[in-house]
Amino acid sequence: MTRLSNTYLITLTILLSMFGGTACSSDETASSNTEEPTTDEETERERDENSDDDDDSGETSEENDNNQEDDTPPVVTCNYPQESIPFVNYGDVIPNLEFSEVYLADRSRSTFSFKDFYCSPEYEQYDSMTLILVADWCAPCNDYMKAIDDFYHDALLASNTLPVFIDLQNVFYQPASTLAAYRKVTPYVTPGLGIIAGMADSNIQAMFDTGFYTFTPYSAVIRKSDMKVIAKENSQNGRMLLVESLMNVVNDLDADWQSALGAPPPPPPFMSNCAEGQEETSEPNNLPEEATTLTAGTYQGGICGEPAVDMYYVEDGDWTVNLLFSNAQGDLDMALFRTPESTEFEVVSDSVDDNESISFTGAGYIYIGGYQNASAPYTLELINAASENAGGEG
Ligand SMILES: [Ca+2]
Ligand SMILES: [Ca+2]
Ligand SMILES: [Ca+2]
Repeated sequence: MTRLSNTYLITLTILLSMFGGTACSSDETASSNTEEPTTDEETERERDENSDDDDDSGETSEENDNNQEDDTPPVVTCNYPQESIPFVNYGDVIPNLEFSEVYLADRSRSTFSFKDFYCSPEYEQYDSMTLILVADWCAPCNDYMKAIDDFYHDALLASNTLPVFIDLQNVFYQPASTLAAYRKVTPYVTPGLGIIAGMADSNIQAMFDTGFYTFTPYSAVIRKSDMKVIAKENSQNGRMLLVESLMNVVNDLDADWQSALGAPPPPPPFMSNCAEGQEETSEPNNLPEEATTLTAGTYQGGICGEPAVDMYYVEDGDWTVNLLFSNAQGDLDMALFRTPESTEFEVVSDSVDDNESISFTGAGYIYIGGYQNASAPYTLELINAASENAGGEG
C-alpha cells in the first residue's frame, strides 16, 4: 500500500509539472491583510466649512448624507471595495483591473474594468466573475478553455457569472496584448461567452505576479458583492478542481469553497467494468516486486479490482509498450519508472483518449492505473525493436 501512495505522490508531481510549471512559481506566502475594509464613506464631500453665506436652514449637523435640497435625483456613487495589497489568497479583494480594450462576448471591442463590473448597470445581471488565466506559451491552456466551453458554455450563459479570459503573457513571456488574447482564446471558446482581455492593455500588468496563481491555466471566482476571491484553481493529481466544480461554485457564492477545494476529493468507489475472467492471472501485481516481466508479445488483462494498479517490468532493450483499451469504459493511464526506489516517473502517458503508449530504451517498470478508480479490460503489447530486427538474420 505504501507503493501505491508513493505512486500517487509521483503522479501528482509529474502531472503538476506537466501543467505548466514555468508559470509564476512564487509561494503562497500568506498575507494577513486588511480584515477591516475601512469603509470610506466618500460621500462626505468636503463642503466648505467657512461658508459665510449659509442660509438659515438650521441643518448644521454633518450626518446629512444625502442632502436632497432640490428635486434633482441624488448622485449615486459606487465605491470599489478596498483592494487587498498584495492580492494573493482567498478572501482578498481583487484590485480594480482596468483594460483599455477588451473583446466582449459578441466580439465587439470595449473598455472594461472590474469597477465597471462592480458598479455599472451594464453588468447588473451578474453576481460573480470567473477569471480564466491563460498564456500563449501554455499549451494545456487550450484544452482547459475548450473544456470550459464544451462542458459549461450553456450553463455559464444561464448562470450569473461573467467569464473573463485573461491572456497573461505572449510567447516571449511579455504581457499579452488584447489581440494576442483574442487569437489565443477564440479558437477554443465559441462566441457569446465571456470577455477576452490581454494583460498588456491593463493598468496593472504585474498584479498577478504576487503568488495569486502558481500555474497556468488557472481560474478564480470573484464574488461581486465584495469582489473577494471565493474560489481558486487547485490542481491535484492533474485534476483541475475548480473547473470540475465551477458550476457549483458560481451557483453557491457563499459556500466555503476554500475548504471544499483545498483538498482532493476521495476517488469514487471502485466499480469493475471487467467481465468474468478478464483479470490477468498474474494478480496480485500492485507493487514493483510483484511486476510481471514482459517479453515481446500480447497480453490480456484489466484493471478489474482494487487497488486500480497493475505493474509490469520490461527488461533492457529498445521497446514500445501499447496499452489498448476503451477510454469510454475506463480512463487508464500508463507510466514508466526505472527502479522501485524511483521518486518520479520517467515517462507518462495519460491521455483522455483510447489507449496509451510508451517507447523507451532500457529497463523499467510499467505502471498501469485507473484514473480516479477507473476500471477497464485492456490488451498490452510489448514490441521489442531488437527482437523484430533479429528475425532477418541467418
Ligand atoms: Ca489487473
Ligand atoms: Ca493489479
Ligand atoms: Ca488515460
